[in-house]
This record gives sequence, structure tokens and C-alpha cells, in this order.
Amino acid sequence: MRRSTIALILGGGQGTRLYPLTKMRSKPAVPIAGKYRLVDIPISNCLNSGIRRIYVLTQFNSASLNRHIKNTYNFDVFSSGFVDILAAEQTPHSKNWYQGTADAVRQSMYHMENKDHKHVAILSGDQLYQMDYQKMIDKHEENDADLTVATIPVVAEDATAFGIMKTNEEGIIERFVEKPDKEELDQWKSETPEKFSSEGRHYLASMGIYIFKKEILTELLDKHEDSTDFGKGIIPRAIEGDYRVQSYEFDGYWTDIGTVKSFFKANLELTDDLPRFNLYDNEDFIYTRARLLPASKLSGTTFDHSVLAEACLIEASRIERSVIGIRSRIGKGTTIERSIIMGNDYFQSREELENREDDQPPMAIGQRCFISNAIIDKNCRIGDDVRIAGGDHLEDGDYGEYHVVDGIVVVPKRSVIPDGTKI
Ligand code: ADQ
Ligand code: ADP
Repeated sequence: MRRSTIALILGGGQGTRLYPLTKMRSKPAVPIAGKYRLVDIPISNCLNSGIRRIYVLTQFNSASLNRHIKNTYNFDVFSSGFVDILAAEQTPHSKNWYQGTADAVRQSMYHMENKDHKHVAILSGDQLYQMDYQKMIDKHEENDADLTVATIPVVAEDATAFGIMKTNEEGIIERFVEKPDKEELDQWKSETPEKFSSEGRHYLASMGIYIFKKEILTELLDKHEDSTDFGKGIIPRAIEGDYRVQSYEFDGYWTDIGTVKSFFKANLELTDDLPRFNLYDNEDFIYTRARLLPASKLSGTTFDHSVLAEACLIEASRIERSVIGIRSRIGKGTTIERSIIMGNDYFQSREELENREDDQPPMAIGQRCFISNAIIDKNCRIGDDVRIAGGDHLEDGDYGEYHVVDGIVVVPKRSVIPDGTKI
């Protein structure tokens, strides 16, 4: 265990960019890859890097996040490890919700007052990647940096969505701009290694992953009380000030999953022949709740490039390029393409299924349905002969029982889509 570092995971603001997946839960609790939740990714990276003191900062608390953390990360009593949720709250120190990432950290600092750490790792809660933070901390110590920012080269098209920087030969960050305009991009080009420049990745982006010396973090947050964000405030202030701000170049797979579109894409990429995010590793585990679930039962289904979680009952005709989550039930004759089916939180009993008093379909996807380019959240009741075909021909918006976001049809948790519906 690495006692030198405490990790703070920024679990999300209002969660508007992932709405309606955040309609009934806080962002860290959003299910991903069939059986995990977003927060499992940074927590697993911490555990695999030997960091076992972790706070998850979230705008509001949710039952599913609490249950998930409590049931998954209960360290034994002899270790001083913990995963604690710090939800925005009214305290004697503050009456406001978190105003931004730096404000969230500022409001949480008093929880760490009595801890014996040297560094604070600040991590983003909506990214898919595997990284050994230990290597980054070693570099940070070797350089005697006040602050180290993890960086990765990106293409011009993506550069406007990130913090972009210029470094000197020693890797010290000399200039930084948060989300530059397209017009000013030229001046932000850097020499990047051949591996990246050959793909047009000429811009050094901040990954939003920071290691601070503990006292420097406190000093910066106090000194720049009006800075509510790291990217817009604290990081540029540190670079302008008399601090040693070092870049740590990461060269693995890393992607943002903070919007419905990027979340959808990252999930479907897990169905590639050789996914760039590796869930099948003997050492670097992705932790999640250890549920006692039976194996999945399949009948008459052709599967192609799909990921299937446990405890599913599937009689569909064809499932292609899709992620099928725990306890999913899919009826005969149904086709699913390019979709995420999140599954169910519990099994419906046989009794419940046989004695249905209302006309509601069961918690399942019915028979003879066609579903493509869609995200079906947990516990939905999709009737028979339903057609859901997402795509750019649909106009984005809130249509009651479903939403369209960037052409992707999102059916929120517990929605009911009656027999024969066409979307
Ligand atoms: P963004 O991702 O745009 O850029 P931001 O919206 O501040 O930055 O989010 C960073 C993380 O903090 C996300 O996980 C988000 O959910 C969480 N967060 C946001 N507001 C929060 C709040 N009020 N309380 C708790 N958590 C909150 C940042 C950097 C860029 C960098 C990119 C890399 O500012 O410089 O390039 O990350 O993704
Ligand atoms: P997960 O299994 O994905 O971690 P959650 O913890 O969010 O899911 O939700 C599963 C929860 O659903 C469990 O706490 C379980 O107790 C609850 N549950 C079980 N049966 C029912 C039921 N019949 N109605 C509502 N909730 C139920």
C-alpha cells in the first residue's frame, strides 16, 4: 500500500452531459461495460497502483452509489484503506453545492486534515483508461514537482475540448490554455513522439489527472479563492506563479466517457476484436461488486462482436456489436444491433411474471423487437414488436419515455415502452 498519496475522484457536477443516464443516480453510479459502474474505473486504477485511501466527490448522493461502494470496497479492519463518498453538503464551512472541480476539492479538504499523506492525486470520474499512478508519483517525486499533470497527444479536432499546453525540454509546463478556440490552435502545436505525430496528434492535452504536493494544493486553493475549476483557474495560476508544474506523458489508451456519445462509443469499442481497453488482464483487475449471479442462458441466438454479462436469459434471434448487461431478458425473434442494454437490478419472480395485474410488459425486451443505436437503461419494460432505430435522422430531444441525444435513443431507467411502439 502506498501511504504517501490520497486520491480524490471528481465524480461529476450536475451530470447534464450524461442525462438521462443520470436521471435517477449520480454520475459515478452510471453502469458501464455490462457489469461495472463509472467509478470502478478510477478506483480500480488506484487499487492497482497501491493507493487505498480514496474519496469520491459527487454533487449529490444516490442510493445506488452508496450501495455499490459499501458492497464493493469494504477493506479489512486491519488496513487503513477506505473509499468514502463526499457529497456536496451544507457544512459550517460552506452553504453551497460544489461550484466546480477546484471548489469541490476545496470544500472537501477538511476531511483530510489529520491524514499523514504527502501527495494528493486528483482524478476524473468519467474516463476509460488503465494507468499505473505509481509511475506518475515516482516521476513527480524524482522531479521534485509541486504539481504534475498527466498529458497525452491529441488531434486538432479534439484539442478544443481539452486543456492544451506547451512544455520545455525538461517537461516543465510553460504555457497552458483551457479549451482553446480553433483559430488559435496553430500556436499550441508541439513536437510529439513519432507514434503520435504519425496519427496527426500534435497537441499535448491535459488528461485532467493531477498529482499535487499536499501543502501546495492547500496553498493554491487558499490563494486563489475565486478559482472554482482546475482547468480554468488553479492550473494556469500555478503555471504563471512560481511553481514547478511538470508534464507526465502517458502513452496508453485513454478516452473521455463524459457525454452520451463518447460513453456509447467507448462501450461499443469493447466489442472490437482487440479492444483498446483491456478487461481481460490477469493482474490489473477492474473491480466491481462481487454479485452471486448464475451464468447466462442463451437459446437460438446468433451473437456477433458482443459482450454479455452474467445472469441473462436470452432467446433473441441476433445480437450484434452490443453490450448486454447483467440479468437482461430478451425475447424470441428480437434483433439488437449497436446498442447498450444495461440489464436489470433484480430478477422478477415467476409468480410476479404470471400474475401481472396491469398491462405492463415484464422487465425485459419483448419478442420480435428491433433495436439499434440505442441505450436501454436498467429495469425497462419494452413490449413486443417494438422498433427503436436511433440515427442522425432523429431530432435530439426529450420525448417522455425516451430521449434522443446525438442521434442515440436513450430509454431511461424503469421506462415502459408499450407493444408495437415505433421510434
Ligand atoms: P473537463 O472534463 O471539461 O476538462 P470538468 O467539467 O471540470 O472538466 O470535469 C472534470 C471532472 O470533474 C469530471 O469527472 C467531472 O465529472 C468532474 N466534475 C465537474 N464538476 C464537478 C463538481 N462540481 N463536483 C464534483 N466533480 C465535478 C478537464 C480539464 C481539462 C482536461 C480534461 C481532460 O479541465 O484541462 O483536458 O479534463 O478530460
Ligand atoms: P446492482 O446489482 O447492479 O449492483 P443495485 O444495487 O443498484 O444493483 O440494485 C439492486 C438492488 O435492487 C438491490 O439492492 C436489491 O435489493 C434491489 N431489489 C431486489 N429485488 C427488488 C424488487 N423486487 N424491487 C425493487 N428492488 C429490488
